[in-house]
Amino acid sequence: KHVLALSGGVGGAKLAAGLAAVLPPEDLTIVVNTGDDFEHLDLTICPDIDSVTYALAGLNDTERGWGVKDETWQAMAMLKALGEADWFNLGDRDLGMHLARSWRLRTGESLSDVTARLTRALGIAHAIVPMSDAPLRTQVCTSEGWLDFQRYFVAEQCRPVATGIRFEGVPGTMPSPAFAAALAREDLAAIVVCPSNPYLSVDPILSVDGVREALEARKVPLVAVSPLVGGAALKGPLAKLLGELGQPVSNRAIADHYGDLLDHLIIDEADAADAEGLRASGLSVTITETVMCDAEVRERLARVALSA
Ligand code: FO1
Ligand code: CA
Repeated sequence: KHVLALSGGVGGAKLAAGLAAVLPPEDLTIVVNTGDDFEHLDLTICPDIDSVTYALAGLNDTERGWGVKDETWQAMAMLKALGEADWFNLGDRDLGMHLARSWRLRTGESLSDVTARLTRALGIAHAIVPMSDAPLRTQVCTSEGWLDFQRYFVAEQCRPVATGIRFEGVPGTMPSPAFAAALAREDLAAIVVCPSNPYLSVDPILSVDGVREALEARKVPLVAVSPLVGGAALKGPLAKLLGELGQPVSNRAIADHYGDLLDHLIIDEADAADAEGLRASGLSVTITETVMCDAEVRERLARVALSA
């Protein structure tokens, strides 16, 4: 019985860590969004792979939401003194990850192989897999034109009004080998969509060639954990984005967005009132605590998702 989890950063990484705590490595494949990836100072940075990696290794900074805990910022201070690229914060420990990844990629290893190498080195037994080994990068259309994701998210702090989202890459960009293998597994029992931003973190994964079709074709329940809590986004630009894209900030919008792919939606206790309407439209719904403030809640939510 195998479980395929689709994850973005922060919120997704927490549930991915919960799933890894309750499932043995051979029963779980965690596929991670790489639409946020970019080249910066000649380094390849993969924020969501790193968020999932740090969460599973117990190295994540829970307060900041991204990066490594007990981080120091000496390299960044020097960069700033030198007047270089001060808009994207790279911690000293985090920088070690980007150096190792970029170096290995430059020797010709695929992103899948590099990710397997680096996660194993950090003691992670579970498979953390990029959605693709080829770049497929999220861009947001704003009044300032199309912005690369990190420009929009970090440099502009999501301030510009978004009117569209696209994933830039070579048409026909394929799933990574381990993602394709997981999609085809005969013993695939469930697909869990982690509580990441549906537009910015999960859509890139669904946009990889053949993925949506493969998910539709599988007669396997797809369970999503809503990223909304109390009619708001816990973190990040989801609520603002929903408004700008003409959607209500509600679980109805999340359910409609996933459409026919979705079999089961897990919503927070604070949104219990949404359940009736969602169920009336034929969706199966579980109401539970979804704010993963500690390992206990994370693992409980993972078990709820698996039993759904
Ligand atoms: N997010 C920020 O808001 N500001 C930053 O300076 C920043 C640096 C950063 C460095 C490494 C990394 O792995 C992630 C980083 N993030 C930062 C988060 C990143 O922008 C992610 O794409 C978001 O968390 C969305 O998933
Ligand atoms: Ca289905």
